Amino acid sequence: MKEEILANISEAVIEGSVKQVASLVNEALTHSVPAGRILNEGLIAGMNEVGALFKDGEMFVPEVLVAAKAMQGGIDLIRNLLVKEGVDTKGKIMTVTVEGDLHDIGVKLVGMMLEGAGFDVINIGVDMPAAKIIEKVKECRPDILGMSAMLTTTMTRMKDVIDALKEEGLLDSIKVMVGGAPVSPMYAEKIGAIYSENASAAVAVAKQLLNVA
Ligand code: B12
Repeated sequence: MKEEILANISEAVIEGSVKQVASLVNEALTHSVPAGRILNEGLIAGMNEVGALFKDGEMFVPEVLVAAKAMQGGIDLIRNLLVKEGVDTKGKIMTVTVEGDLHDIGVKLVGMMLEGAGFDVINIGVDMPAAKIIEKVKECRPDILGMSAMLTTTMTRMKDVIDALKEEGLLDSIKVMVGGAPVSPMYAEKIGAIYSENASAAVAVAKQLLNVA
């Protein structure tokens, strides 16, 4: 019975049905399924499948966004219980779009997939100057900083942030991931960051960086 509800939650996430996910999560709670199982065996399992379908080109950005929204609705219903149960997150990731750049669809998609994979994700917004990013890093102490740039003109801001992290002595305690249309693996390497081409690659890279399954 419980397994069936969890499998149905996964299926509803893949289908992107906000209503169905919410009603199934509530059904699971009435059957005393622990929030951690709802998260891992229902919501995250569904989102992992979405990631695989996206990677294989069998699902596209709009469908992934809808699935992520359904998953987030489910997470919202169990968030307090998760905190109470003390379910560990895989790590804290801060995402941001660098100064001068207003594009955030891609970076938010990355954040949703990371959250779906069990990471704690904080997005601090767009058009964010290096000084502000440093301030937020000091405040939230993420394990990974994920920076996005969609313009060739703003891509260079990523280096400014890494230089500032270095200056502040923060670079030893944080990994830096970068992405966005103009960013290349070569550019990432040059500035001392790790590149991911898309959201599913970002999940794999983050897991590798933090050594979690
Ligand atoms: C939507 C869009 C906009 C929207 C943004 C809305 C929003 N809230 O994001 C609006 C209308 C505001 C906009 C404005 C502009 N835009 Co625009 N925009 C686009 C467009 C059409 C789609 C971008 C998008 O969302 N793609 C879908 C997402 C899912 O893909 P993605 O962003 O690439 O993200 C994926 C990966 O790159 C990666 N990724 C992204 N970020 C990160 C971060 C990390 C940490 C990791 C690991 C991975 C990762 O994973 C994501 C998911 O798979 C692109 C064209 C295109 N096809 O890319 C142009 C484009 C990016 N824009 C462009 C331009 C020129 C502009 C403007 C200057 C236009 C103008 N003259 O005003 C302004 C600039 C505004 C500003 N200061 O930022 C150019 C950039 C050219 C360049 N090389 O510099 C593009 C390429 C269009 C073009 N062909 O000319 N834009």
